[in-house]
Amino acid sequence: MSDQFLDAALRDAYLARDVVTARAGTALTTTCRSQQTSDLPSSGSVECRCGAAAGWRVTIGQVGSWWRDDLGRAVSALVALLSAAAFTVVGAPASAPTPAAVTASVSASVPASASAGVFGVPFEVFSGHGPGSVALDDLRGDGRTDIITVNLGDATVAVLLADGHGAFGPPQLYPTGPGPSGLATGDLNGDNVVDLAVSNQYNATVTVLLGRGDGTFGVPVAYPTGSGPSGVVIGDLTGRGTADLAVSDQFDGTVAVLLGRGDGTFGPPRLLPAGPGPSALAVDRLNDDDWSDLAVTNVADGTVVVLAGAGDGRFGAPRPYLTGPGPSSVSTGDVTGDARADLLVTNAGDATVSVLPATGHGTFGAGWSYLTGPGPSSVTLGDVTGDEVDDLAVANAGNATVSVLVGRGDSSFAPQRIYPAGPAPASLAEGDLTGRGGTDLAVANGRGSTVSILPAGVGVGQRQPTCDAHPGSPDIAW
Ligand SMILES: [Ca+2]
Ligand SMILES: [Ca+2]
Ligand SMILES: [Ca+2]
Repeated sequence: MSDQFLDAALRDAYLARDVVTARAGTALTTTCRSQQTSDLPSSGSVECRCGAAAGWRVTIGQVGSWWRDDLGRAVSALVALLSAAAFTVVGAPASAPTPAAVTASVSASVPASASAGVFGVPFEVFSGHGPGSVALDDLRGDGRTDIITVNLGDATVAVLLADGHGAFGPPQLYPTGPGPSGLATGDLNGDNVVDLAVSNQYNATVTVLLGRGDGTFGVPVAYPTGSGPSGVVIGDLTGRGTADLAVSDQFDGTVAVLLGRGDGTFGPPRLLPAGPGPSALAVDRLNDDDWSDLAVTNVADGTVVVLAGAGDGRFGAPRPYLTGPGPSSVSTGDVTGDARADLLVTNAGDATVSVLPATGHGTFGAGWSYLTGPGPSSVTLGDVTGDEVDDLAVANAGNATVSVLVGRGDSSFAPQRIYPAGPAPASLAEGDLTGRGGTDLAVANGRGSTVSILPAGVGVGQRQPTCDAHPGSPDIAW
């Protein structure tokens, strides 16, 4: 094994003393190269030492897929986040099967994202061209979080199956209609297998793909919607326990409701007025009855409207609330801690995210907003820092970044921390993509062909690891 440190100071220290000192959050990367991909290990361990403490073995796992280097060799990156203050690397990954065929190198680096405190080393997986929306779900029922994207550039939906340790298979592509925009996952036919719904903006349809349970899908079936469908959600809109579809129709100012028959087929669209330029929608219980309601952003007048469900597939008149200019997406979640869903809206016109709190009477307050990057396109609410307080994550289409606003636990959020993603992030989703139990982010890079994955790292608010951390504690191995 050769030892190559990306950081010259770390390299010199290591060569001089076999010990390097690195900050908590340092990423240890072991890179394996081989002429044959079958030789590449996907996991292993290296021995490390923390100060004068006894050595321990750190488990490392493959991050991303393998790739080819300049010499045509297959390369696999194995990464662990070190929480120790100092370490010695002893030996190659234990799983390297044929040392003669595999060369491995070890590097240590302190990426900007790790030093900033929330995420580990980001990586990208290929998705197909122009992914405009990304969703995460367990498509095979194996407890692993798979990635699904819709790709505007080639009119496809891509399925990337997870190995459970942060690596994903190549995209399996299924055709959609032209201009696929929105994506929703859920069980549409009651067989407990995740299905997909995709809104197709250019031909006024929604495509339904029924899952087979093995990560593959049946023949796509299209149903008509209103004009210019921008987003789609799956929910039980009738209270019958079967899944229905709702689609925001950007060109004709409506929401299309398609009632499910329970077998994965859908009835004709019922078009409800929603306001000028519906750009996105969300489904949740937004008042205090038991029925699902809809929230729809209107890009043309800077509002989000709430359509209260009557529980039989019908909805009340749209009730508007002001957002910032150019609202581009809406999510729901309880920010205020009263167990009522609040509204989260990204405003592309002024680079903010708005929180509209539920008042408890089926209405929403004026709310407050926070700065994001330019062109925010998508927001999620979840705990990405590991302190059990929900945080906001926002994809910024205008500058290839993600903003994380760390929740303070009092309904407010700290100013944004900025992390790099790929070109024109159009959508993001949260889930455990690396199999470590943390909350990772997946970002669809709308003007690229990849999904950026920001793996949960040593986080703000987490217990800061020290040299006293004993081998095997959660913040040493991953
Ligand atoms: Ca199903
Ligand atoms: Ca609330
Ligand atoms: Ca948090």
